[in-house]
This record gives sequence, C-alpha cells and structure tokens, in this order.
Amino acid sequence: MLEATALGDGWILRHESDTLPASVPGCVHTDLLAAGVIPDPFLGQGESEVAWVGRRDWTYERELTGSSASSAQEQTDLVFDGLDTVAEISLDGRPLGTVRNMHRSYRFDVTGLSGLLSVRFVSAYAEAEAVRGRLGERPAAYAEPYQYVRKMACSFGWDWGPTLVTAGIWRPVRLEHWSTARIARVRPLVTVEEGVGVVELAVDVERTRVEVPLAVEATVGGVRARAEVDGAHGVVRLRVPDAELWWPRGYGEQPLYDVELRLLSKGATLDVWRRRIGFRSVELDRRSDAHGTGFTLVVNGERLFARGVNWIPDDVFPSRITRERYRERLEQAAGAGVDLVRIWGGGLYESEDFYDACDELGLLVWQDFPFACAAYPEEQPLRGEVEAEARENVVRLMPHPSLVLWNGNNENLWGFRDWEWEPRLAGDSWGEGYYLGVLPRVVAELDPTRPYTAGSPWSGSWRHHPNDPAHGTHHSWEVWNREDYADYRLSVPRFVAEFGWQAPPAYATLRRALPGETLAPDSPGMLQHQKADDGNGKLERGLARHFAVPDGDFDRWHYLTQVNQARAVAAGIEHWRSHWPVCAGTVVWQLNDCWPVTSWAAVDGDGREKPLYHELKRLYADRLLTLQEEDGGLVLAAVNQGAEDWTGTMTLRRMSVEGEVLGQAAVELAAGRRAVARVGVPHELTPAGPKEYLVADANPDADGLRALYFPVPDREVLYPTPRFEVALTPGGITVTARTLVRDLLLQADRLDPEARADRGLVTLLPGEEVTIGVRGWKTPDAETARSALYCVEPTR
Ligand code: BMA
Repeated sequence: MLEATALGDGWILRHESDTLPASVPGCVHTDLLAAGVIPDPFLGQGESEVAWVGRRDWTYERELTGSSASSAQEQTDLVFDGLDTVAEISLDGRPLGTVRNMHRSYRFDVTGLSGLLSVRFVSAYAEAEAVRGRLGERPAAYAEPYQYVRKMACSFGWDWGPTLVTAGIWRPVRLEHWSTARIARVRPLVTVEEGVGVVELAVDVERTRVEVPLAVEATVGGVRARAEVDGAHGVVRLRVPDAELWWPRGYGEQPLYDVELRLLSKGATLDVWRRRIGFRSVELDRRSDAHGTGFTLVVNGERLFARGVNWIPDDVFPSRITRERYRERLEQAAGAGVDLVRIWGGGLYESEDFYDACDELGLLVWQDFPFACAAYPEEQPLRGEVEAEARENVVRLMPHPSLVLWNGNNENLWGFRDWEWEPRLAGDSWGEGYYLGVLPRVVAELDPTRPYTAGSPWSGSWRHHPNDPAHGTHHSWEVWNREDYADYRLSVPRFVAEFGWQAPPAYATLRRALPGETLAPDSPGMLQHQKADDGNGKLERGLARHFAVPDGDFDRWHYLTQVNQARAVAAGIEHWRSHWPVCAGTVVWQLNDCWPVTSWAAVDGDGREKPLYHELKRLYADRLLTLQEEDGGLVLAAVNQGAEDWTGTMTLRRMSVEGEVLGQAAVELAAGRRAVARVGVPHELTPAGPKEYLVADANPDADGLRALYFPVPDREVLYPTPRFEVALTPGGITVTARTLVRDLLLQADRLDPEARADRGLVTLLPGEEVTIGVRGWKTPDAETARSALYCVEPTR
C-alpha cells in the first residue's frame, strides 16, 4: 500500500549566507515577515519597502534523512503539489529537475536517495524578462512582465492589488513510497441518464518494472464495480439508480456521493483514490435568437439567471488561505444570494478547499484558465507548460459538481481587437492558439461533460466584436471608466460577466492598514492603497453626478462613495434582471480583495462587508421589485427567479419628500416561476421634480419588498433634515424615522473593529422603523451608537 510522509517541517530559507526558519507551504515574504526582517507590506507604504524581495533568488533547504527517505517499498517519489515558480531542485547535490510553472505539481523519483534537499528559486522577474527577451515584447494592460511566466498574474500587481512577486513552496510536499503500481490519474466522468447517475472512472496507473496483473475496484452510492487494468489503463463504469441530483443553491439540495477507487494486485490494495462527486447535468445554451446569441446556463434542465460574483485570489500570498478562510468567504457569497462564482484569469486554479466549499454550498463555479489582460506568447517554453497545466487541472477539478464552465481567458480576445494589440503584434503569437486551439481540445478530450468558452468577453466567433453585448458574454466597463451608472440601462447584454464600481473598504480596515494617518482621499496611504488608473478621479466624478462632494470631510466622503458603489451595482442588476431571459446573468466585479485597498469589492481585504454586500442580498434574492424608466414612462417589474408563481397586489405611492401621499394605486402583478412581469406606472403617479418620489411595495408585505424611484439625482432632491430616534435592543439597535431617512447605514466597525451589522443601507419613510442586528460589540449607549449612523443629508 502506498504510504505518504509529509515534509512540512524542518525547512530553512537561505539567501546567500543568511538563513531563517521557513514555513511549508508558504512563501518567502511570509517567512521574512514572521522573522521580523520586513515590515508588513499590507500596512502603510510597506508594499514599496519590500519590493526588493521579489527580485532576489531564495533557497529552501531541508534534510531528507534515512528515516523519512528510506522505505521497504520499491519506489520513493518526492511530490510537490505546487512550487512558485522558477526553481532548481536537487537532493544530496544531484539535480532532480528544474520547474517553471506555479500551476503544476511535480514528482521526482528519489528512490534510495537521502541528504540535503534544496529548492533554489530564481526570481520570477528573471525568468519572465529572459523569456520576453527571447520571444519579443508583447502588449498588455500593465507594465509588469506577467505574461511571460506561468505564475498567478496578479502577483505582479493589478488595479486592485499590490506588486508582491512571491517565491516559495506554496502547496504541500511529501514523499510517497510504493511498490508494484500506484494510481497516477483518475478522470471521473459523471453524467445523469434518465434518472440514473453514471460514473465512468478512467484510471491511469504507474508501475515499477514488475509486471503483475492489476485490477481497479470502485464504489459509489452502494454500487460496486471492477475492471482489469490493461497495461497502464483501466475503466470502471458504475450506474447509480435513483441518483439524487445536485443543485445550485436556491434550486434544490446538494447531495454529494463518496467515490472510492482501489488499485488491487492479487487481492491486496496498492493505492486508494477518494473524492466526492455530485450528479447533475450542465449545458450552456448559446443558440442564436431574435436578440443575437444567448449565453444561458442550464443545470438539470433548469435555465438559470446566474447571480454571480467575480473571485480574485483572497490573499496576494495565497499559501496563507486556509480551508476555513475559503469557507468563510464563500459563505459570505452564498449569504448574499450569489449562486455563481467566476474564478478570474489573473488568479489561480484554486485549491481543493475552494471547490469543496462550493460543492457543499451549491455555488456554481466558472473557472478561467489563468490568462488575463495581455498578449501571451505561444512559443516554448510556454506552450508546453500551458498544455501540461491545463491537462493537470482539468483532471484535478473534474470531480467537483460545482464546476460548470471552463473559460479560456480574461479580456485577451477583446484586447487583441480593441486595445491596439493587433497592429503592435504585427503577426506575433498572442494566445489565440491557446483559447481557440489547445484549451478547447484539452477540455473536449479529458472532460467532455463540461462546456468551454474561449474568453470573457467573447461573442462566440470573430464575426462579431468580442465584447458585442448582443452576442455571448459582455464586460461593461465604459460606465465606471467614463459614464454615469444610469447608462447601464442603455443596453441589455446577453450575459454581463464583469461590471462594477469602486468604493473604499470599511473604516476599521483603513484604520488598521494606515495606522496614524490622517485619512483623506489623497493621503499617502490611501493613494498607496488605490491602484486603479485615475481611480480617485473616477470615484470623484462618479460621486459628483449624484451627490454634493463633501469637501474636507473624510467620513462623509467614505460613506457617500460606499453608497454610490451600492447604487451603481443596483442600477445594473435591477435593469438586467428585469430583462431575463434575454439577459441570463450578472457577475459583479468583484466579491473579494487580496489586501486592504479601495476597489470594486463587496467584501474588503479584512473580510468586512461593504454596503454593496448587503445590497446584493436584495438584488440577488429570488424575488426583486424594481422601477425602471422605459419609453418615457415608468414600469414596475417583478422579477421572480423562484420555483413558485409570484402574484399579488403592489401598492404604488407617489410621495412628497415631506411625507405626504400625493397619489396612490394598487396594481396586480403575476410573475410565473422564473419569469418577469411588468406593468406600466399610471401617468398620474409618476413623480416629478426635486420634491417627489415613488414607492412600490409588494403586498402582502411579508418580505418587505420595495422599490423606490427618485426622478432627480440626490444632490437635487430637497431632502428634509433627517430626524430619527435610536434605541438599543438586545441584539442591536432600533431606529425610528420621523422624516424620510435615505440610505441609513450603521458603521458598527467604527465603534468596535469586531462588530458586524446584519444589514447595510436602509431607507425609511416617516414613522417606519428598522432593527439592525449587531454581533461582536460591547453594547454602546444609544448616543455612541448614533455616532456611527450615517444617512443621506440635504445638499446645503
Ligand atoms: C477587468 C478585470 C480586471 C480588472 C477590472 C477592473 O478588466 O478583468 O482585469 O481588475 O476590470 O478594472
């Protein structure tokens, strides 16, 4: 039987004659930080102070003594699950090999060897610059040379990320001792045929020189099957009658089945492979129709509007992300009503912990191959690396029912067409051969059960512009970069795979990251932690379209930019969801952050939820009520993604900002399951001018579903001076409004960094009250609690 010996202990990190203790898995930066050699790059200007680390070479060393190295078994392999990135590995002075791909694992035969194990990392810059020198420079969205080395691209910095170029043994390492044969690879092809769960396990084995008959035996859901191994291959088929279907969250349960596969020789078990699978079907409907070319995920025959978020590596030092942290972050996504997470191409093929959590939580996963925002050379050594990493990761991730889509790259097909790459490349390779050649071929060969799309955005072919909203996936970035968020309403893309709006992180996060700094939008630390091109300018202009920009009042600026972020994303999602099934998904840029930073994230770098996070709960609920401008009038849309019909009377009230009801009507709406119903707002109820607005409430009002419409931007609304009362309740506070109170927010973290409020922005009409639950604080008095309450104020 194969035996594994973990090699997590006893490593040192060496640079020239200096040594310090090393963590494995880990990276150089975190070791230097733990040893007190560098300041925390997440704090203040720390990022700039540690830039030298990424330019140096570093060696990890450990003794492989007789006891761990020797074994009675025939063969011993040294297995690295991940090396970041360019390294020479030697044992007892003998070279074992060189590696250059963070996205692969490596195995070396070290039978009979012992002595000093050394992994000598060369700076990823050195490799990238050498490859660029040989293959020629290619265009990219950022200046750092990330497209010349197979390493997480955002290691080199991004428009939300620090430049911290890591090196290290970033995933576990171990010895495997085995005899006769071991399981080298298992490809589980899981399908559903008329209610029967079908599992086909294609097994590859590696043998020592001894040729003995081998068999594989598998069990799943109480079914057992066996097959002979012919040479190095065997295939076992199992049929599980009455298989329970795995569903995305909100559509059904997530039953998972344990699969066990044993490699047998003369009745003895040589090796065991265990995974969890789920039975579900997935298709991507890309048929053309009257509106263009669709992009609709169909799971178990159910057509879905995907309520998505984009995921970036949760830490710029990914070896720090524990299973618990993945789980917590993904639970946050699920808690916001998200049902799809797109793993963006400037990051990683994530660890098993990520996909395990998604399997359990019913989060669909869209996985980008790691290519983003650059022209990538297709020559060696990159070409071979790309194919090898794709083969390995497609097979590694196949067991997970949550994984429903492979995507070739982020924005590279678009960049080629639109960002002056085509003329600058002048015929050089740029990655098309990966996205339209190597990658779809690998997916089709190894895992034909899952759809593949060449890029995001991508219209399906070169006949249409890659970012054409009418065809396939669309990234909506003009709006954040140059326009007002109201412009989201100008089009109905088939699937919005990226769009978003920036805001600073929670106050307590800023306070931790920028100790001692007098905070201002342009204070030194704030600028160090704002990476977007003209980010503050865009924040400012975006804000000025809606609010009077507060001068010299950081706290108000902080609150209003967060409100504006939530409003912007709401404008997009409310409009796009109301156009289901033409539009079949929105994937917000972005769920999370990899350090404390002003960014598009809903959850900040310290894991705190911004107001946008709570707004997503409303926007992504099964039922959403929204008021939309259409053809010169207003329309009330009831969006129903649930399985039950939604019929009811909706109350429309035309209100004055002082609280007077100017007109009122009841309208009937009937939205069938997974359908949208719309009804025109009677003309006499349409509010006009700076003193009026419209409220639509769903009746019966059990869910408190409401839509609001203000005809002019906030800075023109003649809001009354807000008045409200605050009372402490056992689990939080209750606020009772005496006037209209717009977008009330309790920033609990201002009172206690540990405190979390259970809701974000709440608008109250005069006389209404809300109870905001708070956990994690030492209950303050009502006046102190009040100091952390913000709301929109009249323009003075
Ligand atoms: C898209 C993404 C990222 C980027 C984001 C915000 O281009 O794919 O590259 O971080 O926009 O600019």
